[in-house]
Amino acid sequence: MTEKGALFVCLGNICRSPIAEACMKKILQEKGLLQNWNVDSAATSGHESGSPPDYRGQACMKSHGVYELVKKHRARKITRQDYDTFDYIFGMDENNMSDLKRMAPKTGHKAELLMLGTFDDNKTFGDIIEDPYYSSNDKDFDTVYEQCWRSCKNFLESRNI
Ligand code: WE7
Repeated sequence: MTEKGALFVCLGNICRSPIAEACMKKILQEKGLLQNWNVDSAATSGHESGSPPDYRGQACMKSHGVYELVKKHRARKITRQDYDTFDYIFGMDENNMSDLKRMAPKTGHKAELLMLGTFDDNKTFGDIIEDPYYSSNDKDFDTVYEQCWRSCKNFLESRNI
């Protein structure tokens, strides 16, 4: 039985949000709770719809042993329905959050809109999970991974899950 749903959102759904989805799935799997959860990711833009995760993100996730959990994922744009399907919708930066608020159904919705990095207890990189798309440093994908991992762990703890 699906009890809870979490949707991770970034601009294109190819760099940051698939990594966040993979982290959340792995953490829930380790807790024996994955079967109770609907975890997915989506974009605020349709520009990358149908694309697999960025190859640098794929390499990062493989190195952390979590790629299997999102290997079938293809980028998709968030829908109005997502706002009532999911309990939590997480954006990565301020642009995502303002897009998510602007695109939300005006009649109200079930999902809480949260910025993922606000749950990170390591503030080296602040609350923003920065877009690594134009980065020339592959370490930036590892930074995204570490931010997502800590944030998902701490989010679940903060909700006593
Ligand atoms: C990105 C991106 C990311 C930027 N993933 N793209 Cl060229 C373009 C135009 C509209 C939407 C998308 Cl998704 C894309 C491709 C995919 N993470 N980040 N573009 C980006 C970063 C900084 C300034 C401007 C852009 C478009």
